Amino acid sequence: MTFPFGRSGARERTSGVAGERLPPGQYIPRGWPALHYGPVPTFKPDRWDFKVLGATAVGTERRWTWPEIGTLPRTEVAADLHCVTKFSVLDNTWRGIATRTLLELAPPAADVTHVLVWAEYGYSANLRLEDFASEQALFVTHRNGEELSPEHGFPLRLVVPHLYAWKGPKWARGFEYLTADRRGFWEERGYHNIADPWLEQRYSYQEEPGAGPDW
Ligand SMILES: Nc1nc2c(c(=O)[nH]1)N[C@H]1C(S)=C(S)[C@@H](COP(=O)(O)O)O[C@H]1N2
Ligand SMILES: [Mo]
Repeated sequence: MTFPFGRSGARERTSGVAGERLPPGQYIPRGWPALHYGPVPTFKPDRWDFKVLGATAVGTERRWTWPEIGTLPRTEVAADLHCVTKFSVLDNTWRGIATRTLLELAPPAADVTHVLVWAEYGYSANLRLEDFASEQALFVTHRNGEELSPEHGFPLRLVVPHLYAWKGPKWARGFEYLTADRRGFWEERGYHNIADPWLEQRYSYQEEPGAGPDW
């Protein structure tokens, strides 16, 4: 069986079977599993906001209300989703706000190297600035034309297709510019600081020296 290749992210494939489309160790489940730590938060639009914190270029935080977020331009990206527990959901059309749009609207200071993305209940994930700024990275509102369900991250979840999916917080509430790397929720709990699925960067014990901050 062949698949339409070339839309799967950083590494394009020109031919082959599902096995070549999938990063090592991954399988295709039925449907779209929902996986997260803790409860699904209730969206309260009048209290919800999205903030850019930390080392912004102007030195102050930037905040959007839900109606204000609604005015930002939308982007679509076709990409796969790879979970470190080994399922991969292929051929998603994600729609949302490009991280690049937010980087332009609230730029980082010159010495920013990493971004810590924050979500409800204190969940977080750290990314190198260049990974966060990937052209395919979106704060997603819709998948395949449908609004996200609460368990998949409504109203807003980050998707960074070229990294394992824990790097994309569901129920995202903002991000913090860092001038030194700081581990997020799973990165503090033994998962790899970088998380490239094609290199199977699953666990922190695999980290090369310098791939993550000291403990
Ligand atoms: N807020 C939050 N976001 C999260 C998680 C979580 O526990 N909390 N889990 C991550 C993990 S490990 C995966 S695989 C994906 C799963 O997304 P899905 O449930 O939409 O498939 O969400 C990621 N985002
Ligand atoms: Mo995951």
